Amino acid sequence: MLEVNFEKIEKKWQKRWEDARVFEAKDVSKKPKYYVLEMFPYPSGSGLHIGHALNYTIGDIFARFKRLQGFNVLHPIGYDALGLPAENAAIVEGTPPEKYTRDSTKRFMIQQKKMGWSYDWSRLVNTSDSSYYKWDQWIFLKMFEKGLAYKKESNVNWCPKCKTVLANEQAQNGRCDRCGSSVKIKYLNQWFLKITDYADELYEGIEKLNGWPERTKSMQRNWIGKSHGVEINFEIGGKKWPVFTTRPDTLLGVTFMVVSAKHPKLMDLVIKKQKMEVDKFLDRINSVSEKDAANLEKEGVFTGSYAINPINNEKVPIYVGNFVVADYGSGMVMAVPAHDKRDFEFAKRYKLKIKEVVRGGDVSKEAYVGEGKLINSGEFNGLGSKKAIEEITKSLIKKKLGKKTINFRLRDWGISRQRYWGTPIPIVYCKDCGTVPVQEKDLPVKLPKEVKFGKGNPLETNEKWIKVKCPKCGGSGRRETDTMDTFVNSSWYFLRYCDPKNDVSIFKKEKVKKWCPIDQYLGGAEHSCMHLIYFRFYTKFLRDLGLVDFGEPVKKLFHQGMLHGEDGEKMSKSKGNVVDPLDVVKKYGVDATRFFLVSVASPDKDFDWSEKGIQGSFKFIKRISECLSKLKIGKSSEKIDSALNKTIKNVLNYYSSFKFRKATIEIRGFFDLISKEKEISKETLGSFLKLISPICPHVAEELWEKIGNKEFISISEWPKFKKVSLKKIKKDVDINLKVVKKVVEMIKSLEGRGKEIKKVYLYILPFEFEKFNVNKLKKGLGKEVFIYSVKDFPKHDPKNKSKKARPGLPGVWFE
Ligand code: ANZ
Ligand code: ZN
Repeated sequence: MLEVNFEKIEKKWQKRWEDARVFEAKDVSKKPKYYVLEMFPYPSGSGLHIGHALNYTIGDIFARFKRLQGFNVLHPIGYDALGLPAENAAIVEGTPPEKYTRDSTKRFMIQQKKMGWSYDWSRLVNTSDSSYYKWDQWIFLKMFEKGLAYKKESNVNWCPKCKTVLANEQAQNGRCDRCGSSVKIKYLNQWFLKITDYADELYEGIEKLNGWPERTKSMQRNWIGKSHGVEINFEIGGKKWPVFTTRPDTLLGVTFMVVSAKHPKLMDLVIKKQKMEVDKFLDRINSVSEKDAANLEKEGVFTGSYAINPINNEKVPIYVGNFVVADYGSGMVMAVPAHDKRDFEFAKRYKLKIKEVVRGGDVSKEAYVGEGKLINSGEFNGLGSKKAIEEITKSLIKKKLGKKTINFRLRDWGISRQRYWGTPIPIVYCKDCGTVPVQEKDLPVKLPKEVKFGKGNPLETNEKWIKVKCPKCGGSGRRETDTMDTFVNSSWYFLRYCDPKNDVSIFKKEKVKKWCPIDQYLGGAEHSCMHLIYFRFYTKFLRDLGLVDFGEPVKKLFHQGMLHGEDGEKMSKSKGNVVDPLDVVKKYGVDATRFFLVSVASPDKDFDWSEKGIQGSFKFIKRISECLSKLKIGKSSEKIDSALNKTIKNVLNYYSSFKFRKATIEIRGFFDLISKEKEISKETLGSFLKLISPICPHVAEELWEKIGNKEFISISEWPKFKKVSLKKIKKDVDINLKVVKKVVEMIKSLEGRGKEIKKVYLYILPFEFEKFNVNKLKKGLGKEVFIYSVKDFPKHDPKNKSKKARPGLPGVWFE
């Protein structure tokens, strides 16, 4: 199939790039810096998949584009190499995780190089190297020193048969994914990072992330969950119990209380007579993980105790329930079944009183959660909800019965994993000194090779490794055998790329200062919450240590779309619709594959694989190579040069804004023009090659060389707009002026017939919308002007004039 030998061209240029270290970022350079980063991959045994191919191709096109624009680009790569799959391979196949990782990393690298991605390989980072995770441990020690790394009891999924802790993804639907036994909840003392200390800053900082997708920002807001409310003191058995509510306006509608089944002080509330029933209830619900509990039916049992509502001294029963979170607010809620869905469900189930206090719905059928005028609320009757919240809060504060508070949904980050293939937590337990941090000079604490896989935590099977001198007293101590969540490794890797080989400190401050923050970050939207929040948290912590002088790691963020199988379904082995990028590359060449990946859809949209589509791309790339190698070099026509100008300008805009599909359309259009020419100037051809080089770098280099260039096109300069003679400028008049001219005529004709016109509405085709400028139109027309894209909804368009929109001439409506 390959008449042009693409493979030969690819190999040739990949070798030349490597030999000449073309893509290595220079720490010293006169050019301005630009840091482009894609989320680093987990090097899985099954190799590169098409999702990788898409994400990394998008990042690569952008990095190449930025180089052409004259930036000193840092575009590094690494491997997020610790984690469960390598450990599972050890259990199933007996391959040591280290070997599994080494092999798959090697394979990954070969595949990545084949794709022509322009990384600075000299900065490679691998999180499973102890020279990397040493610094995970170092950060942990700093957090420990500041009280931000601490231990507390927390629950894990436990398989009683395998005698092992299960990750959430291994315990779906309450069953162990290895043996199928039902998963139990077990309490273990585990390590946490106090991300909640940064909750407010993480929340408030979102607003300033201008280069982030709105959706991602709102997901982060929800995840952190900042909630303004009031803490109201109820009295229980003579003691004060604060209760958090966002709706103090409903305080007179409280008919019972519900305390969390996992509340540490629950048993203080349970009277003797109720103990057996409560125990039975707890036993039952304790086998369900917290995650599943959210979707369960609301259930509970009476504790036998009562609480006194401070506003009217009413006595209400206290239940223990499965839907109240132990570590949110105070772990107890004041239940207002008339106005809260969960409380309503609970009250219906146990036939508890429902008292309406906010008017607006039919509370015999369902909870009314909206706002409204207060009723059944004594002196507060008649107030609207907002005013009532204010007044009741004021009154509670005055009587010292409550205070305003802010609660966050964000929890501290549990990082303990009872696993082998992770960063060892640098802690020693000593009989006399307690919990003692390993000394900095003794880092890294390396993973031992001699361990047994299969049951429980492999690290517990190496006594020799565990036994260690106490760093404080020198007596006998034991190492912590928990390892860190692998999200720790990816929380600061972008900094290490700036100084990857440093073995005396985590990185040189000046180097990070030179390159960071990341100018453009790319990765899947599935990382909107955890990774990107931890990333921000670590950055802020390192800033507070004085190591970096910024608090946000990423200026601009881009999420690529998903590539589905030809059948439109998510690719999976079982569906048999998986596309292997390397098979595709073998058949059609790298450049056609890259071209196809960005020509089907805008990079942020999902799309389906199509064999036909890639053939189309292949034919196009082949035509380019064949046609251009034959084309006579001479002089370009004026027509070509003026079209080139337009193309350069548009492609520049499209590359800058990740509209790569539009760039391919523009490039195709221009190519059609030159392919009909008899001759073309070296300069014009060179410019065209530069335009396609970010997407098709190998073919571009080859042809660039063919027309006599000695330097690499990859690090040449973005083509300049050529000066165009006045004649041609005239041709390319401002679309606003054109439209003004036509509309003025329409207005004249209407006014001539005695109509009075004040307002002009224009309905513009979406692809033209950006070219229009309200102010120019207003000035030209001397009327009030409103512009809409025909796709906008809602819009003022009484006679459906949007339908009349044509290229260059919008639909028009006058009033
Ligand atoms: C009474 C009430 C009446 C409430 C009403 C809501 C509507 P956010 O926005 O998430 O902060 N709550 C308080 N602590 C809780 C806990 N530990 N577990 C589960 N729910 C808890 O939600 C705050 C509301 O969630 C609080 O306001 C409380 O119910 C409940 F018509 O108090 B509300
Ligand atoms: Zn000691």
